[in-house]
Amino acid sequence: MQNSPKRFTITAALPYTNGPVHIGHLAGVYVPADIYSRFQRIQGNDVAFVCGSDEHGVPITIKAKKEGITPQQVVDKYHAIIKQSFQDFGITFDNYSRTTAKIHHDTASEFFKKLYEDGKFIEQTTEQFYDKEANQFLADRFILGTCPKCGFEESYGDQCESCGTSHNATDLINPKSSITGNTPSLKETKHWFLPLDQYEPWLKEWIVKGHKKDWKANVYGQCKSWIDDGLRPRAVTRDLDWGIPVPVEGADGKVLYVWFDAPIGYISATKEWAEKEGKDWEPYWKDENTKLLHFIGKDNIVFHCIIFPSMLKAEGSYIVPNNVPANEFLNLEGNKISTSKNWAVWLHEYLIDFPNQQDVLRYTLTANAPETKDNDFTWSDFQARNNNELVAIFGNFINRVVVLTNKYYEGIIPEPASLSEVDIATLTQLKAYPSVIESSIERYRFREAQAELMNVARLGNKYLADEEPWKKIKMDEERTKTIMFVSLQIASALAVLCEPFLPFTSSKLKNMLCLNEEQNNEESLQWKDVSTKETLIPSGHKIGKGELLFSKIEDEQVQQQLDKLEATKKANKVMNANPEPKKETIQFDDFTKLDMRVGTILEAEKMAKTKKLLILKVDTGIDIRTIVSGISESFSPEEVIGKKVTVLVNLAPRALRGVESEGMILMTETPEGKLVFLNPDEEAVINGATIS
Ligand code: B3M
Ligand code: ZN
Repeated sequence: MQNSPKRFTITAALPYTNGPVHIGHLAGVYVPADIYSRFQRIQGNDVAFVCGSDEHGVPITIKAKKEGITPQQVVDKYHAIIKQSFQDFGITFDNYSRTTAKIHHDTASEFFKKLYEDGKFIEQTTEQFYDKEANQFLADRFILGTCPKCGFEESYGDQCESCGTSHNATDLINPKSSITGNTPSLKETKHWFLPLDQYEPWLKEWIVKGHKKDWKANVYGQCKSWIDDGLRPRAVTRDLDWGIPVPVEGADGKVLYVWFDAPIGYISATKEWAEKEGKDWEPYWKDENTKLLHFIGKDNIVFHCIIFPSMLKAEGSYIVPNNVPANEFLNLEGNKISTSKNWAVWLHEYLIDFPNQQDVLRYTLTANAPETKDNDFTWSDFQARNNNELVAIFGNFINRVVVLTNKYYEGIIPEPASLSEVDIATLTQLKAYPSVIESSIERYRFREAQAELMNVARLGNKYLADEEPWKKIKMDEERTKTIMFVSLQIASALAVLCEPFLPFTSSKLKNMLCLNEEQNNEESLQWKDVSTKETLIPSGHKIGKGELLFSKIEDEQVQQQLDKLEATKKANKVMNANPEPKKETIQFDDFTKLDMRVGTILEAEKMAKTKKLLILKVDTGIDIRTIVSGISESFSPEEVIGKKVTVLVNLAPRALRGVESEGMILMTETPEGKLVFLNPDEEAVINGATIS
């Protein structure tokens, strides 16, 4: 039973406005957040579900450079596409804002100033990477290098996409400018740092010792490991020309770090909404009784569980999240979804290719949601879920009930005779579902919740199949009336219970059954009625004509989508096949500095806890040495033992995860990204032979 309404502030990660939204975003963040928000509203709770476009940060600048337009043009273009497609897809944000909005600039600036004035920052001049050729500092995605934690070679300056670690750019091994490819130099610059180390005891208390064991295992585990590793001060400002100017004296040319301003975007979006609604925004962010929830993808965990809460704590008047239900990633047809490689199903394109079929995608993404591990979206699974589940189970049940009611009784719900044991058992089972589904939703288990919803449709189908009203109508009219009456109760329950998951279907079905308030002047059916009311749809009530809830997805439609992906694959191959532009000319003396020798790999083993690294023992003819090489995704250790290779032997040694690597093995790669050794194809060449 409903107690007094609870207040919820529900946030969904602000999408970067450097591209449209794809199914990975939907499955990871927006569909679960929408299910949860709809569910809480249905319960009569007070919900502020907010989101908006994340329009600052380096990804936007990079996209603008690539397209030869301004960052503002980039964000205007994608903000419009994203906002529209969310709306058409039925994501019920109470407000979808954007971080270039004035209200956000003001809110973020004030937030920074408050922390600044309260002495919460460390002001420090440090050396940061600088690209002399591009004449700019290299923040975040402007710099690429090897992750000090996992060895991934294309980690960004602020975060490694492979292991999720967030670090300072200067921690990267072998840093390179992503603008020119040059090795950057270091240049002094002043920045403001949030001393996360000072929040460590509080974070430990709150997350580790606190009650956060009810957070998802992946979220709790990541947080604990960061806290255990020890936290360090993090710069919250950047030398960039796109972003919110740092609102203090002496900060010309500096902007707020995008991960400082973006989460404040949740607050600005709430303010903007409250203003429009004539409400007070503060209880949504400052009242201890408000449940603050952040729906995000796993790569955003550190920012939402460690950094943003520390910011809120530093400010002093805010609440911190009650839960951060982060999902893992969704792959597409076996490959990682990638905006830059165009390997995705884009929401705005789906809405065109599958008009009025929003619920099919919502259903598939939830049925296959990456809640506890990465999952794969395939078009054949999409088709099967639609045809075998939505059409064959849900749609089929409703269709039979509505068609038979119209055929036998001209759409008027019949009076039941006395209920049989089966009828009573069926109706009793039905009453149990709201709390079963509710309990799964409250634990953020949306796949499980949706599976239970489908069990309601299965219950209906089984009941009809066992009771066979189409046969009984000929011999027992009274019994048939009862069967149809019971079936209609199940159909009505489905209309209510499916709303958080399949909102378009729910409204179609309610319409068909004439369950809307304006259709019958009765208070519309509520979620809790399913377990408490004896009758959900009364005898004498007239329903509308039958209409198909779902339609079959044909093989050709699936093939079209697969062809689209195949074309993307081909286009990517050709793009990658383009040779990289020639590097700067060097002198012969520069070349002779490189000491390259023929060597043989004697031993090889995988480096523990890394994906890419092999530890090799190589006979260089001069010595036998250890080289750590990032080739593990292309070769097993066994495959490389005995291989003759080319080794750069005078490269300064460096430590990779504690193992000193002395030199480098020369490699090239195929367009598909498989690595290939550069080896002499003459048996007679011996180890130590120089290459010149
Ligand atoms: N824009 C990152 C992302 O899309 C980011 C989320 C911000 S939430 C405050 O992965
Ligand atoms: Zn890493």
